[in-house]
Amino acid sequence: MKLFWSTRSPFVRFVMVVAHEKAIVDSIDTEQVVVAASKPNADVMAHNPLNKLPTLILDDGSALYDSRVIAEHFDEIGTGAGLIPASGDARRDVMRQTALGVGVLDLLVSWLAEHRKPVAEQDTEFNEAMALKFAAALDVLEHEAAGLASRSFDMAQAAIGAALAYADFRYGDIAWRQTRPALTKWFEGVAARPSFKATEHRDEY
Ligand SMILES: N[C@@H](CCC(=O)N[C@@H](CS)C(=O)NCC(=O)O)C(=O)O
Repeated sequence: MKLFWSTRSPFVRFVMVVAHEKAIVDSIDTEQVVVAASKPNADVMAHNPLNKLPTLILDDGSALYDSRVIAEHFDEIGTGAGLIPASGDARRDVMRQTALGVGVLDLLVSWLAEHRKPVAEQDTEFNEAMALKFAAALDVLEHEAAGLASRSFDMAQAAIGAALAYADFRYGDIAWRQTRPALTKWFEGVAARPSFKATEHRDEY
């Protein structure tokens, strides 16, 4: 398999964490590419009309996207316990929390260009709306941190861990830990896992 990949993409990190957890990293060739919403990459577009990372090319030449679909594929083909419960409330919780983790990533990635502008040039209304949603998501996660900590590692923990790690990578000025001790403690454990250590973000092009 070939994965269009970047050390800067948190969605790539999410699927690579799953690949490490499921012991299939050796069967993935990573190809580093640069993508930007305003600069479509022809190599990526040839396989994914949305121009997004991650995009996975299977051995038969067909493509898989987006990150959740790729992560579920890795979970299916990898070894060890499944990362998504088969049914019932446990499955619903993991699916919703996975959507929350990936949703926080969508929010942080779409906020980045504005957040990086000089303060005087920033759109205050947009900034306040993004900050409000980010804080609300973190508050939900703080409330659910004890539940996360009580479970074996799963798909939701991979996505939420990737989201918090990306917050630290790109939004170091937001002290999200300050009022969220349970989430902080849970994240310390997740960030120390070999799968997270092996996939650290780097500003590498
Ligand atoms: N919903 C997608 C989002 C992926 C995404 O936005 N990736 C960014 C890189 S971090 C990207 O490829 N941006 C290029 C573009 O929007 O054209 C997923 O979960 O995979």
